[in-house]
Amino acid sequence: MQVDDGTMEQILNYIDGRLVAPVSGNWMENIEPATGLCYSEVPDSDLADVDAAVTAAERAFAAWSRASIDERSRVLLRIADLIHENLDELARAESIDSGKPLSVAKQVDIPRASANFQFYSSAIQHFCSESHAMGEQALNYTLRVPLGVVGCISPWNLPLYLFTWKIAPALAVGNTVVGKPSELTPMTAFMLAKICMQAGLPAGVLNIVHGLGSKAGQSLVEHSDVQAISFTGGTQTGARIAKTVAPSFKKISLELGGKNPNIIFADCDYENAMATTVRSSFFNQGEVCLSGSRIFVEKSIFEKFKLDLVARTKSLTVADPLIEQCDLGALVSEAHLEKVLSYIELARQEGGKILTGGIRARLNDRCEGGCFVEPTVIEGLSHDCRTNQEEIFGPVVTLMPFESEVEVLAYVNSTAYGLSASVWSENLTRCHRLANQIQSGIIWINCWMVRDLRTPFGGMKQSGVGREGGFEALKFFTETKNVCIHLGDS
Ligand code: TXE
Repeated sequence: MQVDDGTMEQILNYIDGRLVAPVSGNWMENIEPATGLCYSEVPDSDLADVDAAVTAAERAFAAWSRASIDERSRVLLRIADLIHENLDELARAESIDSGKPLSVAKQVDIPRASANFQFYSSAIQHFCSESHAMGEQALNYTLRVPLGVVGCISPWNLPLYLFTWKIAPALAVGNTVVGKPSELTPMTAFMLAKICMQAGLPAGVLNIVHGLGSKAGQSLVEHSDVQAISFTGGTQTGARIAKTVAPSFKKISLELGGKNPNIIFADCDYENAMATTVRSSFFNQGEVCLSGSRIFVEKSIFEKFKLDLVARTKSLTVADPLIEQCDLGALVSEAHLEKVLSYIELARQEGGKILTGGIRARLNDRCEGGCFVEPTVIEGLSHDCRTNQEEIFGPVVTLMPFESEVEVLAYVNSTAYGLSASVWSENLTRCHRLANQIQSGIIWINCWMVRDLRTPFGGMKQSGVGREGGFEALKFFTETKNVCIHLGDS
């Protein structure tokens, strides 16, 4: 869409320390999912913009990579503080842009974005490398040097939270960055650009290019001067990116989808398991890669658990994300809503019984055209049907009974994904045994989404390649060199 009157807010690219329009002059509509209406415009960037961003990042690399750890750490901390100071404004923008409840943006997304910068401003001061002494003969020491220009591509479900989760460690170790936020949720990345300018981040150290994945994203991935790609998004997109970068041997980190199980044994702390299951099912409308979408319940408590879960699900409020009473807001887009509804239809065809939900929620007034879905619980499906094998990424969960540990383990490990799992039992020996056998990168015992930023984060199988978090991310964003010093002949 060509801009003519300038009345609608325009999101701008952030290149070489300045906010700029796309070179082509082309813009796309940015839709508010709760209303279905366009409320701002986002650059439809292409190779020309990506090129300019990469050139600026290359220019900035020499000074930034040589800046002292203290200096880099101080700027990151200033960004963290400014995100915190602007929490209300950022949270409102995130809620409008993504459809998530304002309360979620306020309590989770924006505080975590600030925490990401704060954490890595500190982590870089504690990051160290090894030495390997060979007696009197030689001494080896390891160097970890920044890569150069790196690309960070993030999705729409936790927009600023996941964007900063990549950018902060990349910058901390001295790389310069070209970021590509999701075209569906660009607003808080635009606001972050302004915050970086205010914080005194040198020009070109962080560049943000907005636009489509297939155009701006693909140009970034293909760019020969980009040394690494850190990506979070769908498994299919991840596979495409892996294929694109393979011949160039770029470093690659992929955080992809999940089809995560909640495994609930009869001896669990029932109330805690129930309350957390409601949260792991419907938090952020189920648009979280860690959502527990397959709920396995031991047969002896299955009926009770089912009735209670359905009752609690029915009590959740689907509403305008900006009002306080909202438990579930809008899905991110009409296209995603269609995808989620098509999986509910598939579940019906596969013989599933919809216990509650299963339909589009129609709201009134300003949300009349919004993308809302009733939280949905389904039973009666086998563990190996498509509904139970493919990522839906919406407020839809299935319930399945099991009789033994061996049986449930087979169900749990039957998908192509392996991101996270939650085990609920007071028998800790069993919990440890299962934690060892479940094919997932993250196992929660009697909890869900409890996060310590120092821990390795990522998945097995088709849930990804590599780990983020803590020093893992700092290692990913550096190249390792061993230096061997000859000390003398023994
Ligand atoms: O995400 P995409 P989509 C899952 C979820 C969802 C499905 C598709 O199941 O329904 O993926 O979602 C950029 N080169 N998750 O299509 O395409 C894109 O612009 C470079 C799980 O909306 O993966 C955006 O910035 N970049 C997930 C980012 O990739 C490309 C979160 C993610 O978009 C590109 C989101 C390309 N060729 C969706 N194509 C999670 N694991 O948290 C797209 N992009």
